[in-house]
Amino acid sequence: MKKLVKNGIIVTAADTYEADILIEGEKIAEIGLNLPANGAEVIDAKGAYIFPGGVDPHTHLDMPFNNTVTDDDWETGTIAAAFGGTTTILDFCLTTGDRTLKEAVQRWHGKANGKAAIDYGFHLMLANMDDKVMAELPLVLEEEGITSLKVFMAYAKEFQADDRTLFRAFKAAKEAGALVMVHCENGSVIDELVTRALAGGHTEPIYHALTRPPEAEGEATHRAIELAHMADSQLYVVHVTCAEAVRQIAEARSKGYKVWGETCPQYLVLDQSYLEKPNFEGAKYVWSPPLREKANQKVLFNALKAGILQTLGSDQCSFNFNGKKQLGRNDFSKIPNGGPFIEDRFSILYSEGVQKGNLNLNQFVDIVSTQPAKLFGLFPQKGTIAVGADADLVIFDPEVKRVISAKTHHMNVDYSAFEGMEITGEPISVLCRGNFVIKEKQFAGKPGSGKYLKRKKFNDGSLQAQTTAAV
Ligand code: DUC
Ligand code: ZN
Ligand code: ZN
Repeated sequence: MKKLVKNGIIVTAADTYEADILIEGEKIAEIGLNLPANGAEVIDAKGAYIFPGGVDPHTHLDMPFNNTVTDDDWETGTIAAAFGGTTTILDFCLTTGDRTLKEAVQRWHGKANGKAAIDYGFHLMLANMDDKVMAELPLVLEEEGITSLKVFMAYAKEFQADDRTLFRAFKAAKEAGALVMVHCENGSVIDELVTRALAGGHTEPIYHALTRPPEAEGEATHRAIELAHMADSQLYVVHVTCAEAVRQIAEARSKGYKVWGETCPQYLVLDQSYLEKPNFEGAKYVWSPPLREKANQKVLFNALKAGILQTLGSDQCSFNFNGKKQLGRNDFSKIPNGGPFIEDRFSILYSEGVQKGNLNLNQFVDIVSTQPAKLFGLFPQKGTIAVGADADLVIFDPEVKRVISAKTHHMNVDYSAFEGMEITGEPISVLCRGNFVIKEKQFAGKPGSGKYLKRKKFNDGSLQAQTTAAV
């Protein structure tokens, strides 16, 4: 079956130009001016941009966490992602509680199978790097095509890795051709601050932010950077929120260290004051790292623009306000950490980035699609519009104005972190491997049609390894 996308403006990380796109089966077969239909289904994209499908490098679907489980599973989460212009996600496979890594991966396949409406891969989330894990790791990476690991420096009681564990992860990743993703916050200091706050009778949501200061993120980011460098390895800092961390990444990159960084839409447009909302509503904005003082938003945009940070992940980790967030009604440390962002990641970056003059169109595509595809071994199959690439396309109306609301979103959660926010631009139709997932703003896909992606080993050949810009 052929499809011909006509009259749109193609935007990649490198170019912006008018051309038609011929899709044959799952792939882009031809790009050119005035391509003949020859029986293909014609999709008129007049007035629209054609972007490569978004690649979200950071999601937590159907994940047990903080004594509960996230509310979006692989069906609701991937459908919401597609409505938002994302056609590939990389989700974190929890490995604690399973005897072997292989078992953990199989469990994650079980969650996604038959449900995913877009393509997906896994990162391995590791809490320890004992000899058993070290021995099994290369095999799992090879067999499953999982070429990234995540290690936590936070969550003292559950996941926190000590320096030896981190160093071993960097070494193992280097040998196996994988990228180490690190959640950089000093978990021990945070644990002490939380204990002190609760002992002082401070139980409200705002104390979540006050006990996780930006210095704890800056310090951990610095330590992760130096440990990665000592191991002659590569580091991807997840969810960077503040100047303290950006500064460390900028300095490391200016020295040629192999360090990359991600931020998330919530840190670009929300700030710490949201945690002070009355009637416990502040709990809706509890995730880690926490929201920061507003001045950091500009720092993050500047870092994206300068290439100090390369990607935007959603850190989708949704918990209903009623029933889930309420678990921390009398103790902020019991509020499940996370929020619903998978659907709005793409459009918020377009609206706040391109429309407001913080980024150009090509930078937008680079951040939301191309760089994650390159860093995580999916480029050029994913992350661009090119002959031979998967036909993952977003037909995007760049002018329409709309208001984000839980009333109209597709995530399985009873609130929106961006409720009432006015944005410009919306995906109209979204194709994944040549098939409509969203057609004229309606779901047209099928749960289970998403394909598991075995990824290539980490290769920094196509990545910008160094930036010099100061922040
Ligand atoms: N932070 C969150 O808020 N949720 C999931 C994991 C994380 O690091
Ligand atoms: Zn994290
Ligand atoms: Zn996360």
